[in-house]
Amino acid sequence: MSGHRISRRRFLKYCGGIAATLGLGPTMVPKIVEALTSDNRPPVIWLHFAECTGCSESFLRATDPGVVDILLDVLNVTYHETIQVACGEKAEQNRDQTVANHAGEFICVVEGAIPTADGGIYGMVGGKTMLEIAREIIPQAKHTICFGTCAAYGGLPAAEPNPTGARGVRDALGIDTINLTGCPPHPMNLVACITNYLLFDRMPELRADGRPTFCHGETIHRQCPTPHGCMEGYNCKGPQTFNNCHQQLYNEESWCVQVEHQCIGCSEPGFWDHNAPFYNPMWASMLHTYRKDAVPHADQTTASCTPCHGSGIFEDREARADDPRRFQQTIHSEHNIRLNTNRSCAWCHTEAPGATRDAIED
Ligand code: FSX
Ligand code: F3S
Repeated sequence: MSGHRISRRRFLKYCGGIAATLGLGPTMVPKIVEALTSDNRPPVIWLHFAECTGCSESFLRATDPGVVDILLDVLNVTYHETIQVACGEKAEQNRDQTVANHAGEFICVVEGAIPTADGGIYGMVGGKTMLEIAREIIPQAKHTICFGTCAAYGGLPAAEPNPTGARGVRDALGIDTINLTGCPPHPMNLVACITNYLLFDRMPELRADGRPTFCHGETIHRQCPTPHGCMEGYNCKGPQTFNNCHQQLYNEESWCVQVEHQCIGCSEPGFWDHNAPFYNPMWASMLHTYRKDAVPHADQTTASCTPCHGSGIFEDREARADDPRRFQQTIHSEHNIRLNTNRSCAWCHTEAPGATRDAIED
């Protein structure tokens, strides 16, 4: 590793992590070292479109090796708008020169969705629409890796009502892409993906939705260590979410479930529309009895569907009898009391002390 920023020891350890991520044995580590230090690595052009830059942030938070080491020494990134030193026209000239010199060879990493409405005018970089930039550069790449749920499926920018017509790269351009999802995705999955290409001259095996099976083949739930007890009763989306967060750990430290936050399914198509609201308003949350030892309030055990829905359409009595806390949480979440129905507690909890049936205006 002479001339490189990473010490040999750290680099070998890192290559061991890549091997493990790809499901390769330790005997492949020397080959990975060779691939990642070869002078023949293709350049990587990293494009930013409509996004929060959290995907780059997840790289910036990579601790060992750090971001500079990964981007320059491991991945051969030659253009990255957020962290490169060059700026303005000079940076764009460098990018275009790299594309021209390595057409059909370079790897394009895309962060963010592409606004397509009204000719793409809702997303501009350097006087060009993101749509124009995408159409010019991406078709010339050997492979395009969508890094993050936005680039893959539209993500946050494409959430309803999506006034900018934001779309994932595959939808916007009608091309095949390799999709590494998560909001944000894990940097190791990108490094592993490119390493697979350098080792075997092909990208890893993909699911029909373009996601590699090595990191998106199983649900989080399947091997979740549930360090603090399962949160399925608190709307955890782990059973429907295909990612390897529980194996990679962000910042090499932790991940959502480990800090007692239920999985929100950020790796899945349309998760903002399908899974939100992720949280309830504070006062509605207070109705939920999160403490394991809490005794459900009398009001909560006597709530019924009938005040709003009439009698007989839901048989909820058994559910309440089995687990009243879970029942009332589901009811409050499903109805998203304040945002959707704009009603006070007393609409259902007619006996709530001091409550009235007045709509909540603020
Ligand atoms: Fe999207 Fe990435 Fe989420 Fe943010 O670039 S996947 S909003 S973490 O930044 O695109
Ligand atoms: Fe699964 Fe979430 Fe429980 S991932 S094990 S439902 S905490």
